[in-house]
Amino acid sequence: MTNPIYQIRSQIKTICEKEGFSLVGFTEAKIPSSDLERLEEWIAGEQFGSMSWFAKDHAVGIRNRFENLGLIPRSVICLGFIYRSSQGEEVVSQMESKVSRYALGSDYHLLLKGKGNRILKILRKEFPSHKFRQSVDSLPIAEKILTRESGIVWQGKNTNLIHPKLGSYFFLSTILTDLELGGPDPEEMVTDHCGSCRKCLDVCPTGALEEYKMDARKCISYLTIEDREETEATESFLEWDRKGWVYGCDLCQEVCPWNANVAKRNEVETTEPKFLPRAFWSDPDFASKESLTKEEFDFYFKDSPIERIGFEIWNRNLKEKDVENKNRS
Ligand code: B12
Ligand code: SF4
Ligand code: SF4
Repeated sequence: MTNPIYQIRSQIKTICEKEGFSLVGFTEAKIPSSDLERLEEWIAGEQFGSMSWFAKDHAVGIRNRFENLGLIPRSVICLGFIYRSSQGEEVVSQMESKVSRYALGSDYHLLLKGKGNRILKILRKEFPSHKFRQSVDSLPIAEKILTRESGIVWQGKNTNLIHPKLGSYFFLSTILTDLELGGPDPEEMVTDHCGSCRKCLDVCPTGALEEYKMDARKCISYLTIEDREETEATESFLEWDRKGWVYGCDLCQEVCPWNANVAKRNEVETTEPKFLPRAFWSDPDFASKESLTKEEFDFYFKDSPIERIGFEIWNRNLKEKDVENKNRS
């Protein structure tokens, strides 16, 4: 007889796949103590830089304790949504001022929330005596650790989650529930496929990575997106060669053989048209602009992840990229 939990999981999987999630896994609502210790170390070393919410949530004990969420979760449904597209690959390969793939279209927080709300509506109808709550980076819980624990992906040496067939260009979202859904399916557990590869570690221009670990303060993604205290570039900002990246950085994913495999086959495509690159990225007029006015910034980046940094930081990233490259050549 089939385990009834597996029947429910299969039903949930179908509901989530219908909303376009290619990855669906299940895990207990629990963070392994080894991860809690590493998080503790990371925080003690202040490797979060100016993302002070990290330390604050941790210090007051709300991070990863699954408290005050309106439910006592037993299980987590871990979801992955592909944002890669061949159009995106082409656009990025032609960019002089490079923008990471995830930011070429609309903001994933908005889009995945919409998809999640439709899933929650069905789940609440199907399982009326249970509670469900979705997070897209929005709750103080470690979605990356939980998704790795579900066994549907592995965590690479570049610290991103990777799937052997789909690569790593996917977003995460989780649904917490008090419904008992069991842990990872032993038959589907993905093992670490990094082996002796070091491509991501060797390509990182700022030395932000050690095997499976990162110092966020050195990561170009942090420097161009999260480090927003100064609208003019500071010395620490200029310390690193950003290799042309003005918003985020994909270098340690581009070199990863598991993404290169996907690129070769060109089969893994986002199913969400709003994740495709907006048309202006290929417009020479846009590309030639050395800075944007507030009006231009709002026009191009409305509802895009880039909207969050504001036009002054965009201009800082753009301008100083050129200054830096000139100084180094
Ligand atoms: C803070 C944050 C950042 C920070 C810090 C990055 C980081 N590595 O954590 C910055 C701003 C630098 C960043 C950058 C990016 N981010 Co970000 N970020 C987050 C966020 C909000 C929290 C992540 C977190 O908790 N970090 C804390 C640190 C301590 O975690 P960690 O580095 O994984 O540390 C663990 C490992 O070191 C591990 N460990 C230590 N030793 C060993 C040994 C082994 C063998 C193993 C397995 C593990 C292990 O223990 C630690 C604790 O678990 C998540 C969203 C979320 N809700 O989780 C998105 C998230 C991780 N980011 C995401 C993305 C897309 C990016 C970028 C690709 C964006 C870009 N193109 O610029 C880059 C990637 C840079 C990189 N190489 O990681 C996606 C990743 C999706 C995926 N496939 O993995 C997420 C999940 C957002 C989402 N909802 O989809 N990000
Ligand atoms: S995203 Fe760029 S800077 Fe950050 S770790 Fe990867 S290669 Fe290094
Ligand atoms: S580049 Fe190599 S070491 Fe880095 S995450 Fe990919 S497979 Fe692992």
